[in-house]
Amino acid sequence: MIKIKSSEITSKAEYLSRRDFLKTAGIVTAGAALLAACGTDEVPAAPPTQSLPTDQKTAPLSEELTPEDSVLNYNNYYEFTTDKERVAGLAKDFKSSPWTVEVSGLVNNPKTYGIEDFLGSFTIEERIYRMRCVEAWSMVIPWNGFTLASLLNEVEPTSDAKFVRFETLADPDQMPGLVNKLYPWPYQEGLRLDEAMNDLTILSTGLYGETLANQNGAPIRLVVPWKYGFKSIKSIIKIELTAEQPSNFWQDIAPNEYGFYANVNPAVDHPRWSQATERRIGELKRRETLYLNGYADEVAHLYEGLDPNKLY
Ligand SMILES: Nc1nc2c(c(=O)[nH]1)N[C@H]1C(S)=C(S)[C@@H](COP(=O)(O)O)O[C@H]1N2
Ligand SMILES: [Mo]
Repeated sequence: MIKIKSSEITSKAEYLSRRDFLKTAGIVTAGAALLAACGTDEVPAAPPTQSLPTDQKTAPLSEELTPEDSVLNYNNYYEFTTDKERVAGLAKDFKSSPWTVEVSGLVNNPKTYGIEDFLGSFTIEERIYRMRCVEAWSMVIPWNGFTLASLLNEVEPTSDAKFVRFETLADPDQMPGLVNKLYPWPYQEGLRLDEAMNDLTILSTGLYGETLANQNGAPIRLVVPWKYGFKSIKSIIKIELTAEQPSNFWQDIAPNEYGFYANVNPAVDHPRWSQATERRIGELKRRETLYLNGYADEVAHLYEGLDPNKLY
């Protein structure tokens, strides 16, 4: 059982009315898509919820949220299946509790956290971010989570630490996709330490005000909004500080197609398709893809030495 202070608990109904308040106040433009997805008159029974998003630091997007139903039923999670519409069903019985995350490597205070430790120690915020998959579709998702920096500050990376490596659970009894031995399991990802410390980078424990669903990477996943979606690794069991650049799942599979940095970049096409535009789930017209997924003001300074016209 996850222990949450009752003052931090919100029901979905309260969450939605808070959203309505924010909307009237002009803070969030949720629009018709959200209303259609959630129903306006009918208030759903309160599901188990987690900490109230207490704070919203990032600039609100003037873009509609992707309906919750799409966020829950159109997924990439190859440990279950490569079929996006079947992930939710196959992940239904995944056991995401109890769960621990080992934070180790080049740190002064290595620690193995339970999810309840995270919820108790770090401020859960709401962050509404664009998510751009390397396959050229995108969503806008209201995440709940805390900054990776707040965790890293607690474990204290040593001066030798330059990168952060993340690893997903690989349990063949629960994850039918692992039978495909062509893939380099476990799924792993990496960030440079300064990327990991950037305020946009969060560990997410929920979305739409509810505990993260299995198909979205329960109980805890990374969200790095200026990078292609594959960097946002799901169901993390290990976070390790390293001196060397770690490898990552998609770069291991096809280094000519996927880099380590994997920053969203409309100027660099995938060898097999254009990255200039994207299909926003729920919209008819394609959108222009934005450099760094629209987060250049926050993170472009991290890449001054790198050639923006090359895959990296
Ligand atoms: N462990 C793991 N993490 C993963 C993936 C995966 O297959 N396995 N897919 C990635 C890709 S390609 C994308 S686009 C996002 C999708 O997240 P969502 O299903 O929550 O929208 O998760 C990323 N994280
Ligand atoms: Mo993706």
